[in-house]
Amino acid sequence: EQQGVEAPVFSAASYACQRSTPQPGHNTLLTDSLAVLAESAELNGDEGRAVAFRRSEALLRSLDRRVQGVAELRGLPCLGEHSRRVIQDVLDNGKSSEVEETKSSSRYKAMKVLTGIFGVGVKTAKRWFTEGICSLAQLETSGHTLNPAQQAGLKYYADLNQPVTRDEADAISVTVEEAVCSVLPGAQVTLAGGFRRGKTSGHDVDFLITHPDEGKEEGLVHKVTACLESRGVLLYHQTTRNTYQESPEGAGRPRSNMDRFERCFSILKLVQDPVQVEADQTDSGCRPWRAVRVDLVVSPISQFAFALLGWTGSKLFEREMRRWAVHEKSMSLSSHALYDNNQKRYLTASSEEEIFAHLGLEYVSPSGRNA
Ligand code: DCP
Ligand code: MG
Repeated sequence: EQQGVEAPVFSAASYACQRSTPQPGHNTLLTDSLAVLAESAELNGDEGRAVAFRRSEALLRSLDRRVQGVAELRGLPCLGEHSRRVIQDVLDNGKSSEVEETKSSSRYKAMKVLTGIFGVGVKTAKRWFTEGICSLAQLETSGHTLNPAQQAGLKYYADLNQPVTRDEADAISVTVEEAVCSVLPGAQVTLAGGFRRGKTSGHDVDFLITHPDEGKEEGLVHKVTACLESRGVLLYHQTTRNTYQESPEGAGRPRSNMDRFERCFSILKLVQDPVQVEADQTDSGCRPWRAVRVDLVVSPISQFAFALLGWTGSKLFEREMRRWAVHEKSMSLSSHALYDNNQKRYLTASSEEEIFAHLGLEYVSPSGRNA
């Protein structure tokens, strides 16, 4: 370790999955700025640029103290010329002119509002923006036909754009666990996503469901949604069935695709604590409940470790793990399995620790995966 007299230099591994990245980190002014540029690139559909900014952001978040000057960042991976320019600007002026311009641009603002509607992706929002639609009011009078997801998204817009707190996630967990265990005793419900990484708020609540007897979990999503519906807490849902089939040995690697589990995108009704409601009588009016986005994912127990790793995130951490697997180990990692391209076989695992070990990576606990 360097212990120079002047300007101690940071060091960091190049893949995010080789580092522990806490939330929020010691450089929030810098990481928030880079996140705006990453988001703006995502909203432009510029994936390459977005990932580059996300990598810079994650690298800075992983540093164990505050950056005082760019000289300390000498030799660090993941920081391209553009990111370094933004960092320099923030360190010198307290903010980046590019970030400020981005945030105040009408395109960025409109795209944020429109993609903030559940069910509206970048492509749709872009099309609407090109037609001059910049606000919810303009969308409502535009005459566009919205699909059921988008209709629900519009209806619960204010609620769904208010971050879910940890307490609210815990309350939703109780509802989901009760429903799952009433339709399939012995089933296990695990809170995944950002909350498993220790985040204190999130845009939704993600649950992974399995059962110790392989096969018992089949068709579970429909039973759970029926139960939630009978209890009057299901405001919207869309389920997809499991389409994962392990390819025969040697037939190639599993596609890294998140959407092949039995899954339900839903909006649940969270009945709130009366005290809480009185405390914040904000724009959701005075009704004693709020809408919350909830994702339910069902995994067979044999794939559970992979599903848990995949659904814990962060998105960049997952992406980096898959990149590490391919480029450094000639393996293919998905939320279903790990395939070794040299040995031409699947490597099994019953815990996340085993998956890291197969990949030759030091274990990173969920709270360190906030890349
Ligand atoms: N995930 C993924 N790729 C997708 C969708 C999800 O890798 N296309 C994984 C990684 C995410 C996790 O699932 O961390 C949950 O997805 P979310 O979008 O809910 O992300 P987070 O829970 O991390 O963040 P938030 O706090 O915004 O909900
Ligand atoms: Mg989430």
